[in-house]
Amino acid sequence: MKPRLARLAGSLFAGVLTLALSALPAGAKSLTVALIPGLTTDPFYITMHNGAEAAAKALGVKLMWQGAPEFNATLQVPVLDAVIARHPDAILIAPTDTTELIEPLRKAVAAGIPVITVDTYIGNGHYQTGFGNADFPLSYIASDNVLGGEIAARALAEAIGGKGKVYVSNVKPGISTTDQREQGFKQEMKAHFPHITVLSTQFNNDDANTAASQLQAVLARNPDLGGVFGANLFSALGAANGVKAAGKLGKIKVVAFDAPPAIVGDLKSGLVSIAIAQHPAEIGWFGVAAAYAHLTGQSIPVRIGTGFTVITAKNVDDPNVRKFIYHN
Ligand code: T6T
Repeated sequence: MKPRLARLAGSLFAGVLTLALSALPAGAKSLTVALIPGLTTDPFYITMHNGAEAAAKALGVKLMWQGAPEFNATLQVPVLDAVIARHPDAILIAPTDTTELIEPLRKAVAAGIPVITVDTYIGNGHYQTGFGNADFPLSYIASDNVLGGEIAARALAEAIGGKGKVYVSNVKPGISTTDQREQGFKQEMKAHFPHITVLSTQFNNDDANTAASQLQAVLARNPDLGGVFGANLFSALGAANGVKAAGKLGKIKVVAFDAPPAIVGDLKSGLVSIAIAQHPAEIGWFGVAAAYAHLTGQSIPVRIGTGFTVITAKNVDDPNVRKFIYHN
């Protein structure tokens, strides 16, 4: 092609490209969505990130992933501030505390950045109601954690034959998810299992080693301890390790919330009776899809509920079940 002709073809092409781009809906122009997890190294959030990436790729959205190394509001707030300063088009966040993240998140909205919470919520989790001080997020995408606690109670009751002593190994009060799991667990026990005593909850601050030593301390005070409900990944892994270290494998039953890869061996050895897997990839996928829908002019549901897969030694090798084991 002669140089002039080539230049003409080039500018024609550029013109066509500009026309094509301006014909696309506003949302198709490189939107950036930030995802702030509870902490970056937890397989639950790593799996959520993978789901979010898949949706971002499908929709042509840029995904920003920034989080703290621990599940802790004091560490999460500066991460949130840094993300707000970069001004993404929307923020997806798993707030690490129901109250401490309210004002920091209000700053995002004041900066014109819509907020959707994933996994956990702020306030009472009822958004867009027109009342309360924390109804401003657009949507809450998560498991039904009260139901998850009820499932755990039924499974643990069955594992210990409907009678005996159990306790909940939990993170710390003020986290919507784990508070609700404990609530569901206790209400189900109270309603249906009168011969089961639920001892005081042990809070481990999301540290598996603490959960393991607490198991041994509870056992020392209650030699007839029958079971434990680990209300999240680190609580469950820690409690199971405590049972193993105490030489009580199969004697003290463990019901685990969450399903990291290590749970497979624990289910097979009988250390863990059941694992209640959440669907974090789904939470991430729908989080990005909801943000995209909102940013391109669609309305979105105020609540998107994702499900559970109950995993046991019997079904863990079924590929349709195995796919819900989290990623490292
Ligand atoms: O159980 C999940 C999550 O749902 C919870 O909010 C915090 O703990 C986990 O990330 C598991 O470690």
